[in-house]
Amino acid sequence: MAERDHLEPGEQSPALARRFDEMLAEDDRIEPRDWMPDAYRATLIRQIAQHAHSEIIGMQPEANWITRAPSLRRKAILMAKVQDEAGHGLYLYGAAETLGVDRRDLLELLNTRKQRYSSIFNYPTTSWADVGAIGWLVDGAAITNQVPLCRCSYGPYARAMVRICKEESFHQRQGFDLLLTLSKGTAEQHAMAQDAVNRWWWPSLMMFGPPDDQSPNSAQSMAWGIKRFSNDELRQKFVDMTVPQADVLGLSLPDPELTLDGQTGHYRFGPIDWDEFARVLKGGGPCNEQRIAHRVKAHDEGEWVRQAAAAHAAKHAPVRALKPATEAVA
Ligand code: BYC
Repeated sequence: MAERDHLEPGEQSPALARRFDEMLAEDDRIEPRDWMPDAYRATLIRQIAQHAHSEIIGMQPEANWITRAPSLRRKAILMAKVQDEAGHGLYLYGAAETLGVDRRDLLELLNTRKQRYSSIFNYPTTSWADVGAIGWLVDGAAITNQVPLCRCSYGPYARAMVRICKEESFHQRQGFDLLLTLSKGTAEQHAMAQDAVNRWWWPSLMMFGPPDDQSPNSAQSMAWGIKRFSNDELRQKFVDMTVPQADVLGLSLPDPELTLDGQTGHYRFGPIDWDEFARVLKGGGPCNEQRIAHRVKAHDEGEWVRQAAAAHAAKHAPVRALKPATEAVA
């Protein structure tokens, strides 16, 4: 009997499992129609959902400054950036849905704190310079982590990341430009930029996740080609890229142990406070409560929009189905 090209959930087929392994070995992309192990699917859902949640929660700290941007130009840039983050969330929830989950369920898991979002968004934005520090450091860390995800083994996630990374690199440059302007401005502006960098540096290093020897998911995710580099490798890449940029900005990084190791060509840096990271992940960061409360409120207040969109779709679905193909194309 010919082998089926799909299996019921939980069903195993040695031939399909072999084909999956071959596709990974050949660096082919796994697509939604392909058989995949349940654990691979579950890992992708966890990571893509956490990533999508980070994008939409990440809108909050920066949106806090839209009404107080110092010029029309800066306001327009910031509004566009925050809207980009919403778009990233949409691409990523869409990618997660190709794995058989519903975005309504994922949002419910976020709103009830059963799924995570990035630790970085639990810190407050207390000055305008924080918008620059987020762009330069947080988006810089995000790009370092996300460019390799463009080569992730799961096709829909990899393709979503290509566009996201292009937009993130624009975000990083606007953050750098904002900080450069402040750094070269008045003494007060320079001090504001330095203060923001001092507060965002260490949390940015934590974004890459726990050290490799305490990262339960890394080994398997790397074997599956979901992650292409380990947490520590990417963290090091980010530090090496960022230190020279700080010099150009005329700002210092808050780590007295930061030194270039002449032998390896990498910057050595001081110890990261992993207790703080664990505290933030458990809900004890400065803004965890505020972020989720705001998200739940926005979700509840958006109920009428979801209902209206569903009613509109239901009203027009049969009409669309009846239209001739030529008209649909035109
Ligand atoms: N925050 O075994 P590990 C953005 C969790 S959005 C919270 O190393 P993994 C932006 C991890 O989930 C940036 N949790 O895990 C948006 C795991 O949890 P479980 C978001 C973290 O998955 C708006 C546990 O700790 N980027 O840039 O192999 C405006 C053990 O860790 C964090 C992404 O999501 C953290 N920082 O590696 C501006 C990128 N780190 O097992 C900017 C995609 C770890 O208890 N994600 N955990 O559920 C990834 O690349 C990987 O998931 C990670 C973690 C490197 C983050």
